[in-house]
Amino acid sequence: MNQVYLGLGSNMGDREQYLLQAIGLLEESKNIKIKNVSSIYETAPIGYLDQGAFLNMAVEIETPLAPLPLLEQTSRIENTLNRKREIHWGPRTIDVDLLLFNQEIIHEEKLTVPHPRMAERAFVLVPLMEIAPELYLPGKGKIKELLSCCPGKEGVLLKNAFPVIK
Ligand code: PH2
Ligand code: MG
Ligand code: MG
Repeated sequence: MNQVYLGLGSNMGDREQYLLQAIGLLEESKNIKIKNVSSIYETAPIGYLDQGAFLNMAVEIETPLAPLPLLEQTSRIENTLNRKREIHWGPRTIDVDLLLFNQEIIHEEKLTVPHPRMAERAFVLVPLMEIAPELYLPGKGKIKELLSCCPGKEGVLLKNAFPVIK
């Protein structure tokens, strides 16, 4: 079994509903077992600034799938939830990012793991801190250490503790 951390984000339409639907579709995937979910956080947009605030959360899963088949499955979930790819880093109904796959370092054309910018992004680290503070990011350090020197934490606010699974 592979231990995988996913980052979920939404900043279009009913953002919370998109996150909950993505969790539902992950749960329905026969090769994916959800182990833990963080709370939902409201976060200021990073990268492309002229867009609405995001809701972000982190999810731990267990899966026998290899990285690329898992990426195909998460892309299918994005497509099911009407994800369109228009502006790079722009608004989206749902984004399901593969953050960490065991402790593996992966450089494929379609997939880089650990997620390239996650060590500097408070909207990724704050939710991860909640479910995996001791988790080690290969080549970078523990989540709790990375978070202590990460900029932009003031842009990440707890929205609600996740009511469904926890
Ligand atoms: N995702 C991006 C670009 N910027 N900003 C926030 N706050 N949350 C995101 O999930 C996010 C972003 C590209 O995937
Ligand atoms: Mg992303
Ligand atoms: Mg993505």
